[in-house]
Amino acid sequence: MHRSRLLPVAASVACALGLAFGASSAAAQQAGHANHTGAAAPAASAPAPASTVKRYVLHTNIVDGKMVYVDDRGQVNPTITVRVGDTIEVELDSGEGAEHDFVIPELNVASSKFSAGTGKTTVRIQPAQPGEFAYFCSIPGHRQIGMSGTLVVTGQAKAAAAADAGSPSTQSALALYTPAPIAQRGADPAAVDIGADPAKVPAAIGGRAPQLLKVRMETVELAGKLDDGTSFTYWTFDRQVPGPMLRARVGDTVELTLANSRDSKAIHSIDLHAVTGGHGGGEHTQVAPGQERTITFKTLNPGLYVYHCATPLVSQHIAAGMYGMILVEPEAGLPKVDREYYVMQGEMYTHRPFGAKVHQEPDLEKMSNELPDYYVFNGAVGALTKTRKLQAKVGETVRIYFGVGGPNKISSFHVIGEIFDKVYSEAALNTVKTNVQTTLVAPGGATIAELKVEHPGSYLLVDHALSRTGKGAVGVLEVTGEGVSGVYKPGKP
Ligand SMILES: [Cu+2]
Repeated sequence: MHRSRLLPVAASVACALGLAFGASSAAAQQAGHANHTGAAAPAASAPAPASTVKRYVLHTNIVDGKMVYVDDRGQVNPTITVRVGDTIEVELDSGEGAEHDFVIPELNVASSKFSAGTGKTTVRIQPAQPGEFAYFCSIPGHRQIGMSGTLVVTGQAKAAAAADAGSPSTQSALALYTPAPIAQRGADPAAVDIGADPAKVPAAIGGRAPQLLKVRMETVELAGKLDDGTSFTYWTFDRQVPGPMLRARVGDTVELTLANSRDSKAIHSIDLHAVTGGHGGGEHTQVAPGQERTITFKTLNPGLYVYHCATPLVSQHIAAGMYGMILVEPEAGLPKVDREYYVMQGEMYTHRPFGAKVHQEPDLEKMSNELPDYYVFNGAVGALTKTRKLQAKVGETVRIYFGVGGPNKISSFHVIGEIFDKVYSEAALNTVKTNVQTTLVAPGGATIAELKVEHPGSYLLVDHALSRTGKGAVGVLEVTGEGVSGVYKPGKP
């Protein structure tokens, strides 16, 4: 993350240094001058060596499910050829609207970031040595999903330039790969509450016949409250974490439309683990800002399934809040209970430690090393301990649909002071375990846990890897009413 954040900062440095790569500063200035007057041929007044300015136009787009650069002739990730001493200018614009850049680290070339919001940008390259160099987009995940091509430089290395290049290029490379300090800003005063209401569970379906369900979800990037005095730019389904709980029955056909907000900087998508084919939908729902896509699928297998964004870097999109669940009821439905709740755990990787009163930025290096700063239930610290506690009355049976978005950490789900009477382990509906204290839930997995409450009090939902409660992973089940006689007595102090 540090690297990718650094690139735009380094861009101006790299561009400035790019001039130093020319055969001589005079020739470079001539070439630059020729460029400004629009001449593509060698500048008439320039003595040998003749140099030219070549222009390329690259648009970004999604082709066959991959993010790519496309030139004016429709060539995908074109090979760009240039001679030593020539100058190329690459004009870049975001065809699908998402944010990208264009870098050639070996040549210390980095464009500024560009998107539908910023409009076009231009990057200038004046290579001094022959060779083949990779160009790519440095936004995490974009190179891996296709945004990469080759720059071929022909001709002879300029001895003087090579000698000249030694020192400044080393410095420039160091500048490019040394993490820049991240501008720190206070919590966003406009940050909103993104924690999903755990009580917002769709009504039970029961024994009806299969039918067509139409679902629409919007991916939205917004400043949300991560903790008191701390905000974070969440990436969400429908402005909440987790995204809305969906409910179908086995055999239903679901027509799901995913719209990506016009204000988004990233492409988003959805992979539902309940879907058979098309990468769970991820293959055909890569949606650019302002666009939408619809997929249709049949719910073949009953169970409780995680869904999540499947746009690279997938773990980054998940860590930013892009996960939720869909329940597929069996033919006869699920046994009736008194209360149903929807809770998901995820972990977050931020540039400042837990509790910092700032606007937290994602830290992809910590994410890569699996060293989270926060563990959250329903998206934020305190989401299930303050305004949105789970509620029940003595004698009621509570069912918790519990899933882990992750992206990386297993949850050891436990309720302090209670025992799960029933657990549908791994959310497999035909295998009920009884009398379970703690149940493991994998990232991208779920469980259904039921407990009948016999005694009033505040029961804590935790991940029993208990260091995580101090980093946000705690919720409250508030039980009211008269305790069942003989179940528990506090004794005299
Ligand atoms: Cu996404």
